[in-house]
Amino acid sequence: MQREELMAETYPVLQSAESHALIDKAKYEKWYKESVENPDKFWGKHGKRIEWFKPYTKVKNTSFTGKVSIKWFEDGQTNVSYNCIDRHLENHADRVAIIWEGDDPSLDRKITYRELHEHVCRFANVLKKYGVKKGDRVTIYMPMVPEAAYAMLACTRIGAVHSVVFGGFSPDALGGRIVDCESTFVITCDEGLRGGKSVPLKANVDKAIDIAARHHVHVKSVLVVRRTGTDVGWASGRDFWYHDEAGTVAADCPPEPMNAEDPLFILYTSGSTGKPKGVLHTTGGYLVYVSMTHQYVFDYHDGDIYWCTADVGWVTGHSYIVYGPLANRATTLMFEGVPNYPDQGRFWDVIDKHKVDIFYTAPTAIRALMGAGDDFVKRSSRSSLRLLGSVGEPINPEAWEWYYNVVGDARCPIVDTWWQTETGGHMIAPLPGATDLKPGAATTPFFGVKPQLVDNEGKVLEGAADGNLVIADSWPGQMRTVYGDHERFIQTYFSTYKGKYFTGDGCRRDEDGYYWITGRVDDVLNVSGHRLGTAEVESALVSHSLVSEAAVVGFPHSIKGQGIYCYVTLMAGHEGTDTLRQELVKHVRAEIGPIASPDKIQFTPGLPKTRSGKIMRRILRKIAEDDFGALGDTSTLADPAVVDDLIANRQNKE
Ligand code: 6R9
Repeated sequence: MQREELMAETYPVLQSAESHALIDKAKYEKWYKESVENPDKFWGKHGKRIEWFKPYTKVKNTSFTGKVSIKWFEDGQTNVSYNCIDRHLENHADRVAIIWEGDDPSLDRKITYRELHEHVCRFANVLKKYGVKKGDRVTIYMPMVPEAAYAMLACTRIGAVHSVVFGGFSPDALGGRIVDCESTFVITCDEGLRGGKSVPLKANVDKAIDIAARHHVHVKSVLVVRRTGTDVGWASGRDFWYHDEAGTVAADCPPEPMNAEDPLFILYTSGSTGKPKGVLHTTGGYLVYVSMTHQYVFDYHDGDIYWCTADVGWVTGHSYIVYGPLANRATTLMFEGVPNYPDQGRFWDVIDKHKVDIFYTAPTAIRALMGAGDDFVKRSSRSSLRLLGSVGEPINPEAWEWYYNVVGDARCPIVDTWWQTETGGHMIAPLPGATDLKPGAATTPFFGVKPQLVDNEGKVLEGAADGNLVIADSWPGQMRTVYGDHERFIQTYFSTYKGKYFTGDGCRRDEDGYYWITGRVDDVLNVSGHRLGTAEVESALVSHSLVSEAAVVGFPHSIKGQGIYCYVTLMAGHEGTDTLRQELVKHVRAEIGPIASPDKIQFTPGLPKTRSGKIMRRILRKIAEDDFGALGDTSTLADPAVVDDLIANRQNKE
């Protein structure tokens, strides 16, 4: 089938899902209506899905104008780790909370809720022993091991605010994040292990601490979890082994009562300008929202085995490996490895091994595994699977079809979940049993979410339309501020379209009211489902001594979704060679991390600029897309000849 035909296809709600799904069409309509017409009543009711030490009397107190203030359940008190662990102990202490599947297929572990309680309490007591207090920021730089979840939950237990930094980020990127939130306590591993290769996490932390010290932030303690047992550098008095410490503290730690609006975590994410922003989420609303979306979007039934393949370093790992599933007493699978190790059938083997019911991954992985051929899938039975999920970028209809027919044997609905670090949880996604599916559409909004499409002037578009996606009112999982810079929060999200939260995404709404996300409309790249600011890559490039100027744009990439195309102007007298290209790739990887590796580097004597000196990115994008027949108006260029040179020397020729 052609792409357009696929996109016009409707997959009615599946019988298998419908027969026992939590939400049906009528219930969705009714609940949705109430949720947007009377949010106080709706969330007042559903806020009770978590346990409160002190019940809230106020529900919603939010404003998207002026100083922008977002408060939910503001006079309630609760604790996240209590909700994710303690409250399940009375009747379900022996249920497996975490299944850990190692990089090496012969390694796995099962941790029950009872064991999770002890691990998290000990972890929390070690933090306390080293002086970590409520409100302190703790940086977590860990691979996918259960201790990463223990560390996060331990912070929430004592009211410390965690900042998890993805283990693939460089020492520079880690150092910058330590500085931004002035964090003086770091938790890491000796090394990580992915696809049989080790990642020098502790060594990176050592470098990051030196970088932070140059910016006057002094890390006092580093708690190190042993994973591979390799020798690592050691600063005595500063560095401590977790396995030495855990035995010295009590196995119980009372959960700290937290106000609903107390900070829970900071997570850095890329924007269209400047350095990454510290997205701040708070306690009560976040937990209500992630647990509710986890239950209804994944149609989670008690006892299901649930697997999200994300890394805890991203928001998907926070909300849908750790907090949502554990709040719902789920069994959540944590996978240390990669999809193609030992071979391309690993995901499907793991599904059979642990009898996974619900599987949630990213389009980039689906496309890569689709390219490996069906045999890797077909050698597994996948008979335990009931539901598939997708997240991180638009899923192309071809990949959707393959996921549906080959992986899901045309039995499992696919929930394509659109959301962001900023939104905390799912915003637009089908509900199994309630929503007919269309390949490539994120479909309809979750309860309480009011999407709108606006044109560039901010006019609200009705009916079937194409525009910029905004959200007209607050929902409990929304970020509350940019850590340490509320003005930037207002500027970034609420100033483009007054009084509305601007997502940065383009979107089409069809005749059935379905939402189709078309990708970012700002200078944010989405490479293999990872967010990257073009400005970050540009600043990494110009920090090389031979680079005078750089402009970075995305281009369509068959596996990664988007690839990174860099236009580079060198310092006078230097020649662009292949060796220099390789050196620049290495340089960017060292500055940011491997996820930011440039795919193409084009050396150019100049960049296309307007007379006022603004780089015309539209032109650069077109050339990178190999679509230079349609460059549009180039009359405002200061030097139109630049364009001919750019086209002649483009790097995307077959
Ligand atoms: C959860 C997450 C957010 C950006 C978002 C959008 C893209 C995420 C998507 C999707 C189309 C989906 N995105 N899910 N686009 N369909 N189902 O990925 O958060 O890393 O902050 O990225 O990712 O462009 O704006 P984050």
